Amino acid sequence: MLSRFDSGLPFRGNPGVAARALQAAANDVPESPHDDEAGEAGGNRFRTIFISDLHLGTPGCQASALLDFLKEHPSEQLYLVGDIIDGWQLKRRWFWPQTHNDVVQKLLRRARKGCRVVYVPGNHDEFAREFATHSFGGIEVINEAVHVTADGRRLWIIHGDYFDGVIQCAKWLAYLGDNLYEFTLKLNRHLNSMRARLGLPYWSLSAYLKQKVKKALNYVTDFENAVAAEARHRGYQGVVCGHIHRAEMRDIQGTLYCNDGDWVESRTALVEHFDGRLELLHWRADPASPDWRPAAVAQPANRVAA
Ligand SMILES: [Mn+2]
Repeated sequence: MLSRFDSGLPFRGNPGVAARALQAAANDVPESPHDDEAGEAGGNRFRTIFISDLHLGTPGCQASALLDFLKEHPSEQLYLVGDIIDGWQLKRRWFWPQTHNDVVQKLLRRARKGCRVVYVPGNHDEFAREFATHSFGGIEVINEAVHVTADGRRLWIIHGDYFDGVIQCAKWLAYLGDNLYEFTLKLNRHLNSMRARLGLPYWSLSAYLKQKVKKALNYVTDFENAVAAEARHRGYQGVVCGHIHRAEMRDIQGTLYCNDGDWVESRTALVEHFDGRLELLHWRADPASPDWRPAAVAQPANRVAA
């Protein structure tokens, strides 16, 4: 399950792809309808917004929904918690539609307008780690950040991939894992057609999948525990990360673990209200869907007392 979002040829220190994506955004001077800032005058302002795992440059990125979310919710600070531009996928295949350009434009404009935008790169956009401690277009790039909430809590801001043993120790293994999984599925099809010819019953894949899911759940728990333990060890009251595409906010042995989710599947963001209260939001606004609700449609997904 891990391989679902971390598949891709590993590469390191190749800013070419990123440069191309950013260049495309920079060249896009004419404002698109998505850049309308009118909504930012509304009363949905947050002190801080944390988002990660946008995976711009992949077809899965829900850029339009994200643009709507950003438009409806201005903030004093915005943390980009990694995997913003998917360099792995862009290197494989160039995919850069207008809406993805609009997101980059939107982020740059936000920084220009006085929002403090902090970019903590992830593993899919590790090219940006080379620019750490620099800023581009007013966006600060830093490998790990510390955020102090309005009520004085110190939160450690990291993408989270350092805790991913498989990725960290051997990226090729993750890649191999993904291919092996697909190969297994293919093999299973052939195997079953063979079994059918031999008059044998179909061998269900469910047992295999169940085991796979169980492993994935163990992985999530291990990840959450490891991240929270390290944050505690470093003396922080909490941690905000992304990476595993699983939004969560809960107390783990006295340390607040927050995962802001992703904008590929769940469309989630972690927000801080002006009193320091943290909230996990699920963005449901979709103009194409029949249950479209205008403004303030971000629904609380989970609440933890500040
Ligand atoms: Mn990641």
